[in-house]
Amino acid sequence: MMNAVARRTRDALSDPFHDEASDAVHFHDLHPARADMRAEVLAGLASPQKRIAPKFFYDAAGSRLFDAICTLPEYYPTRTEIAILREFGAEMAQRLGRDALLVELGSGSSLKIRVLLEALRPAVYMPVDISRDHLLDSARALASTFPELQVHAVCADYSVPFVLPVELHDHPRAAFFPGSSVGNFEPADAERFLRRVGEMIGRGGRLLIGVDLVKDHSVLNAAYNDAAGTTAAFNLNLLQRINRELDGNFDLDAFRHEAFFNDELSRIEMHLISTRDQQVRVSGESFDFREGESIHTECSYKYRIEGFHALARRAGFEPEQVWTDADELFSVQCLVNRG
Ligand code: AVJ
Repeated sequence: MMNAVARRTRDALSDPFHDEASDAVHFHDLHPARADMRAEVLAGLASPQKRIAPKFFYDAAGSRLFDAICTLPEYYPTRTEIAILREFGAEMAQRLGRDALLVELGSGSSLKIRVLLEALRPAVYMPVDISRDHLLDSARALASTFPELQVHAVCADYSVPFVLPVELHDHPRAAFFPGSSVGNFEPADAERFLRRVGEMIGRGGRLLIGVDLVKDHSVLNAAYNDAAGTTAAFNLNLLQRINRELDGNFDLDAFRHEAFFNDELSRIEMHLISTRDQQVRVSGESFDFREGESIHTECSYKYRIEGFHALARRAGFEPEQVWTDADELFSVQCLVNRG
């Protein structure tokens, strides 16, 4: 029997929406339905430790706020990773090889791939992102700077299994997963996810992945508690999105942003803390909050290089090369799928 993912994939294949604004952009919508978001959010709010998955941050406003986070003075990951890509892009391209079908998971504004494109020269660039309009705008912008490049944009939730909508068997495959978004997964889920990426790129396929590193706690804490309050706005936007899309009545003034490094679990945790006892309604269901009770909205795991290598090996990959900045704040790693 064909599952929902396969069915959506087949539809996208037979009827890919050809982008009128740009000849070079093909758009494949495997769209994560609103019903899925409702069910997930309601289940998360009903659990003893209330939780909402970080993928729901990225509506249009959330994607814009995330781009703003990336330029904050305290948020070192983006500029550090871009500096690493600039410095070592030629070596990375040599590892990945030319004429690949290059899949980027969580492509956002597609800014990082721009640094690599000249050296990488993929045959096809396939950005995958959950934020549909943001994905389309970014894909069009990229296609207009690189008119030779074939772009197949895929709107999908990469945290659940999906099938690439175009096969393109004659190209070697590679994957790009920057930003340390792998840190959003629990380590066991990261392992399962990497295994799926391995299946997607095949035996011998290479994955170029950004991995944030354990460091001084004050640096970590500052990166998620910026002085301008942008991370707080990003976190709180989740409640506004639920109000709008899931008929919620969260009072945004009655929750505050909290983020801290949990040393024992080696992760940043982000929470939204209720500032009073209150009841909130979402999609016709009620949820009680005590003063100080939290909704856990994100984990951002920080790794040591050896620890991440062990995880990659458990997922069937062999680490080939690691590039870091001089201060070892961040790493970009090339992994090959042993299949
Ligand atoms: C997109 C998951 C890499 O964990 O640092 C930034 C998201 N959250 N500030 C991260 C985020 C708060 C970011 N990732």
